[in-house]
This record gives sequence, structure tokens and C-alpha cells, in this order.
Amino acid sequence: MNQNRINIDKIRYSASVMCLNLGRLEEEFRSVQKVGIDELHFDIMDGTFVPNLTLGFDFIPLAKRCCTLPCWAHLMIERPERYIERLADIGCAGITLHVESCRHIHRAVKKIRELGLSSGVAINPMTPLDDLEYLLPEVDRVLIMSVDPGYAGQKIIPQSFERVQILSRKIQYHQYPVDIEIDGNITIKNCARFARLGANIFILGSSSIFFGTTRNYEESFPHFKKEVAEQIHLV
Ligand code: S6P
Ligand code: MG
Repeated sequence: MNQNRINIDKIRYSASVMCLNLGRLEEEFRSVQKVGIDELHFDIMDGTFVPNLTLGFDFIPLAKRCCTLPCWAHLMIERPERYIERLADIGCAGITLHVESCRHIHRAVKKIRELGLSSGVAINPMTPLDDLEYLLPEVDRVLIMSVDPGYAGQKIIPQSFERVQILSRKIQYHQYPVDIEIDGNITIKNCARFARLGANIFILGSSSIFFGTTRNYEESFPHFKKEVAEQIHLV
């Protein structure tokens, strides 16, 4: 993407809830809203689609009691369509399904939208982008996994950059109103590079500001944003 066309105001940051300090989660929800994080990202896993278990549905109502940020569920589970209504009932703003685990994904994304939610489709690092071809006119965002799904704290898979560039060109060519979201190892450098290639929503986890026992988001989040903005405009 031509860097002159990057609109910094279109960049959004989402907090990976599994990377918040789970020992004081209510306070964490309030803090991330206060410093200007745009939304919350709930990783829901089943130990089958991915080799891990993380957050259950109950974390979403808890977040909604503490802040007004939009809650997005990233479903890393088999047959995710089983939970769409339930997630709508508890107040999710959006649901992201994996193209690899949902057999009738067109029906599922349609249902998400019919229930008034935003719809997303996620794709694993080694799944061909062609699998998204006919879905692009049907979804609000594509989530590109830049690590293998299942765990925080992994290193980026470098092919992800080329994937974002290809996807972004396609979206621009067709003028689809689709955001590109990136999940996994979002450091300042990786974030700026993805933004230059056309991504605009970033999941912040342990690679950015959500690590350690003493955390000061009032310092770390503005610092992260400023560094990303500088790197986008410098290169
Ligand atoms: C991973 C999950 C992610 C992680 C996030 C962690 O399967 O979908 O949302 O929580 O990527 O970020 P980091 O910076 O530790 O890679
Ligand atoms: Mg995720």
C-alpha cells in the first residue's frame, strides 16, 4: 500500500483479554478503556481445534459490567456456529469464525449479521488465501493469524506480511468495506509494517503492552501508538 494513503485514524487497537492480568481483571477492563483501547478480543478455544483452552463465555458479561468497549469473540473451536446465538445474547459486538473449522461458513456469517452483530472470518497462517475468495463480500473483517492459533507469546510467521499485502490489494481492487485485523506477535515494528501493507486492526498481547506484573497502560499504550505512527510515516 502506498504509505501516503494510510489514514492513522483508521487504525484500531484491540486488547487480547487472555493477556490481561487475570488476577485483577475488572480493574484491567476499566484501565484499558480509560487509556483508549478500541475494543476487547476474547480468545475462546476448545482444546480440539487448537491445543489449548482459554476463556469461557462468562468473561464477556464480566467485561460488559466493567466497561463499554465492544467485545469481539475469536472462536478457535470446532463447529463454532453452535454458539452464535449465545454470544449474541450475552452482548458480543462481533464474532470471528475460522474458515478452517466452520463447514457452512456462509450460513454462519449470515446468521451473525442477521442477529445484528459484525462478522469476521479468521484464517490460519498456512491456509491459502483463496479460501476467503467468496467470503469477502459477506464479512466486516478478515483476521489474519500471524502465529499458529492457540497461544500467546509466539514469534511471527514472516509469510504473514506477503499474505496481508495480497489480501489488501484484493480488497482495495474490489472496494470491499472489509477491515484487515492481525493477531499474533504485534510488536511496534510488526504493527507498523502490517499497517503499511494495509492492515488496520491490531490485537495487542504479550508482545506489546500486556506483560509483566507491574503494568502502566497510561504510559505504555500512548508510547506504543506513537512509535507505530512514527514508523509508518518514516519508512
Ligand atoms: C492466539 C490468540 C491471540 C493471542 C494474542 C497474543 O491464538 O488468538 O489472540 O491472545 O495473539 O498476543 P502476543 O503478543 O502474545 O502474540
Ligand atoms: Mg485471538
